[in-house]
Amino acid sequence: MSDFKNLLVTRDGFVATVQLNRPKVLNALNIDLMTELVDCLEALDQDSGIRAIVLTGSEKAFAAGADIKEMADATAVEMLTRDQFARWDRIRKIKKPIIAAVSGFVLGGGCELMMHCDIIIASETARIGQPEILIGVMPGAGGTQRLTRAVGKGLAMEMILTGRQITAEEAMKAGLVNKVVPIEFYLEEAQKLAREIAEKPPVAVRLAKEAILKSFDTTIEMGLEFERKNFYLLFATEDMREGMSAFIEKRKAEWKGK
Ligand code: DAK
Repeated sequence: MSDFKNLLVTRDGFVATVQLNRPKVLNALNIDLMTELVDCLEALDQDSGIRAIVLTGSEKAFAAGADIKEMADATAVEMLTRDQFARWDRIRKIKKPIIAAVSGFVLGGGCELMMHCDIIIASETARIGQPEILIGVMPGAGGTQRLTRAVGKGLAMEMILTGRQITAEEAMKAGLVNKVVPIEFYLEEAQKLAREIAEKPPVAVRLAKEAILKSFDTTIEMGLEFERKNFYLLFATEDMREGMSAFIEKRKAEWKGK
């Protein structure tokens, strides 16, 4: 877990922090970095010692987008056969909660990567945008879909068609980020939230995350059905017995993740 070229990974109790680390190019997301990131997230997802993940960049840039220099000469067929989107799809399948801690430039693929996360804490300095239009393309890793669902059609159209970056404050008002804090605290705040979630019963956290994400790609009827099945499933866990007994016995629950 320590031999990544483009990532720094630290662990503190049940929380892992993954930091994008290509500072010279503002964490531009090249294929190497994305390969390492997906491998790292999948390994943490399988690691029983980790219950929540924080994904961050630097104060100057969470990520300034996909690596333009790597894409500039590609043909459509090369882009198609590289099939890099498959890698991004694997992030969507991570079961553990991922909290993004963003600061500085959060652009293009950087914004799309942030939107793959479950909860977003932003520093006051974050500037968030989908500037692909300014280089002759459009978002390709979910921007048109996830941004529109998060902020609504009007603002998504404006951001994607003009390339305008919004401030952290504007992003919070629009419902894109959960919380905005001074730059000194954004990472700490995200780690605090991750610790809080990591103290909860892990199977319930996992099934609740899964049900929330399901709401994005199903009807309300099917979504409610899905939620109900996950709810019933939790009655098969030791943690459910423990949680309810602890409530009745007026003591703190001890979660086993079983
Ligand atoms: N790619 C490559 N290098 C980048 C970069 C990027 N996106 N952003 C910055 N850099 C590099 C700069 O080239 C520069 O390197 P040197 O020239 O010194 O070697 C270094 O980082 C510092 O950048 P600047 O000198 O430009 O710094 P400034 O503070 O003056 O400006 C900036 C910061 C963020 C405003 C500016 O760097 C900028 O406009 N960057 C590009 C932002 C952008 O257009 N982002 C969207 C890229 S398109 C896909 C998945 C996703 C996507 C596509 C495909 N697949 C799965 C196939 C997403 C597409 C995009 O994100």
